[in-house]
Amino acid sequence: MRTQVAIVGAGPAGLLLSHLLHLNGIESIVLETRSRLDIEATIRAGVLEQGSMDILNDAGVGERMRKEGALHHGVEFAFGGRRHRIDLLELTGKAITVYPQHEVIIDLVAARLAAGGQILFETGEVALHNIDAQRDTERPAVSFVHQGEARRIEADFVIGCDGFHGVSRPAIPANLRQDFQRTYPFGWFGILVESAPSSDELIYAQHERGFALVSTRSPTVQRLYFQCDPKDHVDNWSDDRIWAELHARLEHDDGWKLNEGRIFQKGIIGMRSFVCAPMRHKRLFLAGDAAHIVPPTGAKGMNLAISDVKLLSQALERFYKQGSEDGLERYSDEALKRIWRAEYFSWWMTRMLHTFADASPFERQVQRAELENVVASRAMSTALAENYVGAF
Ligand code: RFL
Ligand code: PHB
Repeated sequence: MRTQVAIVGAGPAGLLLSHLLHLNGIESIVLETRSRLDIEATIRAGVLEQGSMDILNDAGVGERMRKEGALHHGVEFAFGGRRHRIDLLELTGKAITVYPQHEVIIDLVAARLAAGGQILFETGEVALHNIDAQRDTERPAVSFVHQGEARRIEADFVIGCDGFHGVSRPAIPANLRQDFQRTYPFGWFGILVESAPSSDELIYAQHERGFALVSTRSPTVQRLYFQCDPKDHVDNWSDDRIWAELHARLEHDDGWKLNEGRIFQKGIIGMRSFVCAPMRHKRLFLAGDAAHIVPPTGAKGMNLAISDVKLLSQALERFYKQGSEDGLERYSDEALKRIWRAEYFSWWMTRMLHTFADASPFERQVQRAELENVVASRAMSTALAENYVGAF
């Protein structure tokens, strides 16, 4: 098989890139190890920045998001027995939309297939070849097994959108890339609940028992998280124990109550910060989680995946329309500027909101003072709001 751009991975990065390229008359094939059913049902992110919404709208895949997504003009921080609202719209002129990642995936798959796009699901043994091929002599290629048959795609470029555990990043020789990383000594226990929303806006809660987050998925399904031991197991957490923990961390004496409901999904996620630089090796480019990971506290992961592929699609468009490699040369440096700011913000939110078991009493007081500062100072609230909505 032959195509212009071979894309490994059908997450938000791979699918959106394929669609943006298609809109510019550039051909691509997407390979995905999982089934369509599986990628369309995996629960992950929920928050889209205004800029991500604009990109999805401009790409013609925003119709359901505009109808079903929930626009949030503010966000709340709870600590010390009180809740404080940060007015995102007033401080930045922008807002966020809560629209689940798997719905974005459903919209993108539908758009690709309606336009005749090729997504090969359930591919196995995916391997990259000739990514350092000289132009005009050899072509990069991806080999894989699909429906029991060994196949190979030759392309001008290979784009690794295969997430943190994919095969693309390791294809860059270790001596030519630098991995920056930090793991955190806690994870998030996430649940999906059948109930009405407890709050009109997201609540990020700092509590001595640990962080908790109230988010939403729809008027009838809510998404809640609480800080836990990353090595803990969901079986250790009965529904009663989960509710007791969430009530303890989220409720104060101001009368606000967390709605309970049937818990129909439980999971524990680890937390890490990670950046691979550069995000390119010859004719292989990385985008999204394949190149970087943020802890979910800043709600940035899916947004970074979207901004990476927007930049990369523009660079590829310049290459195919004007024969210029300038955009491709600059891709990694340009993407990394935004990525490092999001890494900083996600690390900062994580540090400010979680309970660190080894923190000294002094460090705990300073952590609380930082939160007090953020909600009391318009300048600090604005800095947080700008980062949260992605206003840069
Ligand atoms: P993905 O979504 O991981 O997609 C990669 C795809 O590649 C496939 N794959 C392969 N395909 C072919 N060959 C191989 N060898 C392959 N290896 C892997 C995989 O099956 C998969 O389908 O990466 P992408 O596209 O870069 O998208 C990144 C986002 O998924 C991720 O950053 C976000 O989900 C992070 N995140 C959040 N981001 C936000 O912007 N806002 C949020 O509110 C938010 N909340 C979250 C999150 C992530 C979470 N988890 C579970 C880690 C909340 C959670 C709980
Ligand atoms: C979510 O709804 O899954 C979500 C929201 C905000 C975050 C992380 C996850 O910071």
